[in-house]
Formats: sequence, structure tokens, C-alpha cells
Amino acid sequence: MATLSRIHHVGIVVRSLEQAYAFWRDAVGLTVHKEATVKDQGVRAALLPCGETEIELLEPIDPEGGVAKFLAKRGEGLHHLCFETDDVAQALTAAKAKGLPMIDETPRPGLAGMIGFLHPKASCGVLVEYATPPPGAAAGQAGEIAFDHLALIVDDVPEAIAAFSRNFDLRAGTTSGAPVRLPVGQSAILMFAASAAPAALAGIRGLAAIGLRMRSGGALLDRITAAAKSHLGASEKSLEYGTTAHGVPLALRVASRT
Ligand code: CMX
Repeated sequence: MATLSRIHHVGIVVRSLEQAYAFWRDAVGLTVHKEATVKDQGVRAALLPCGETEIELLEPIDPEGGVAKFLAKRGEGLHHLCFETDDVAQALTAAKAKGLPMIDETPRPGLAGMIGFLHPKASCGVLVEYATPPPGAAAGQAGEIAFDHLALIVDDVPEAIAAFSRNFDLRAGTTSGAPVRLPVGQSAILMFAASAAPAALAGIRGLAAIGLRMRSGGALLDRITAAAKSHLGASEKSLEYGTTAHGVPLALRVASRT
């Protein structure tokens, strides 16, 4: 069985890469590791490593493409989750054999390497991509800030845990308390029941927010919250998903305090 080693990236749809760089590169301090036009996906896309995981920014360039449709319907925000696998072809074949609704049955080239998508219907409304990066590609980048978790909001937590276990062989690290944590590599998916989601995420279903952990707060924290507000006019009240950048609520945690 193909193994899932980490959340390779989370895809975020933005209006413009340049505007999004002002936040993710200039305020958060990430490096743009790759940027390219992926014509068949109708996007200009960029990957910015953030600890073990990468932030993928997607700017639509084809008004008829899926990402442009997403932006028009839902606005900027979280679009998909990508797991790294050592064998994307095998992962797709296994998913098909399980009867999961597929978008791609065979791998195709993408920004992250060879990639393939499962249909959101397969995983509680979450669009999931598999990627096998090219040989020798670095797995993320250490720095002042690292990806900590992806928050997911579902109506039925046991059903969602069962789906993520069946589809991706992910197991709940803890089932006591809320949210349920599904570890993936050094980060995790946090699954919240809609009825018990943090107030800042009320009304969201599916991919909901990103958690980042910092070595220390101080100037970086001030820079991030100031940039989120000044670029995007977010009314930040608390750091627990209260800061929103390009449609993505963020939890900002100082490592020593968690
Ligand atoms: N996550 C979850 N659901 C999504 C979604 C997303 N990112 N995008 C669309 N949907 C849902 C819609 O909400 C809609 O749901 P309902 O039927 O319940 O209303 C349904 O999918 C159909 O939406 P649509 O706007 O009509 O879109 P399409 O059916 O044309 O396409 C999808 C949807 C997911 C099949 C298509 O976007 C796709 O094939 N995606 C995979 C490729 C991709 O996203 N590439 C961009 C990234 C490239 C990269 O990373 O390199």
C-alpha cells in the first residue's frame, strides 16, 4: 500500500498571487519555492514551504476553469488538501478499487510533482489530492513558523473519522474531547463537529482553517496580525482562528505555550 507521509500542501484560492505574497511571503516570512502556470488546471500557482507542509496559492487564469468557478462562488479560501505519497499511481488505483469517486484515475504532472485528485464526495466534501514529488525534492523547510494543523468541520464526526480511516488509513490520535486529532507526519487534521466548532468558524463546513506554530511570538506575531488586518480588513479578536488572511482563518500558536 502506498504510504502517506505528510500533508504535502494545502491549496488556497486567491485573487492574485502578488496580493497573497504580501501576506504569506512578506508578513509570515515564507519563501516562494516554486511558481508556475499550470495551463490544464487554469491557474498560476505557487508553493511556499511552511515547516513540513507547503502553502499552495492558486490564482485563476482561465475564467472557465474550476478554480475561477470556485473563486466566483465561494471567494478566496481553502480549496484542497494534498497528501504526499511515495506512489501516486498506486494510491489512485487503490482508491478506485475501494470504489471512491475519482477525478483522476491516473497521475498527471502538477506543481507538486505527479498528482491525482479524488472527488470531494469521497471525503466528506473535502477535495483531496495525492502527490509524489520529484526525486530529491526537499520535504518542507524549517523556519520561525511551521504548519501545525488543518481544521476540518463536519456534521458527523464518527462518519468522517471512518471515511478518513478507510480512504487514507489515518487514525484518530485521540477521541476524547474535541476536536479529534488525526496525526499526519508532524502535523494533523483537527476534526471539529459543526455543533462544537470554535465561534470564529461558525457556519463553515469542510476545510475551515489553518493552524500555524511559531517558535516565539513577538514581532512575527505582530507582523502577521497587522498584515492580516491591513491587507484584508479582518476584524481580529483572538488568535484562535480570529485572524483571517485571504479567506483563511488562522490559529497562531507560540510553540512553548502549547
Ligand atoms: N472542494 C470541495 N467541493 C468543491 C470544490 C472544492 N475545492 N470545488 C467544487 N466543489 C463542489 C461544489 O461545491 C459543488 O458541490 P454541490 O454539487 O454540492 O453544489 C460541486 O463540487 C460541483 O461544483 P462546480 O462548481 O460545478 O465544479 P465542477 O463540478 O466543475 O468541478 C471539481 C468541481 C472538484 C470536480 C473540479 O474543481 C476538479 O476537478 N478539481 C480538481 C482539479 C483542481 O482543483 N485543480 C486546481 C488545483 C491545481 C493544483 O493543485 O495544481
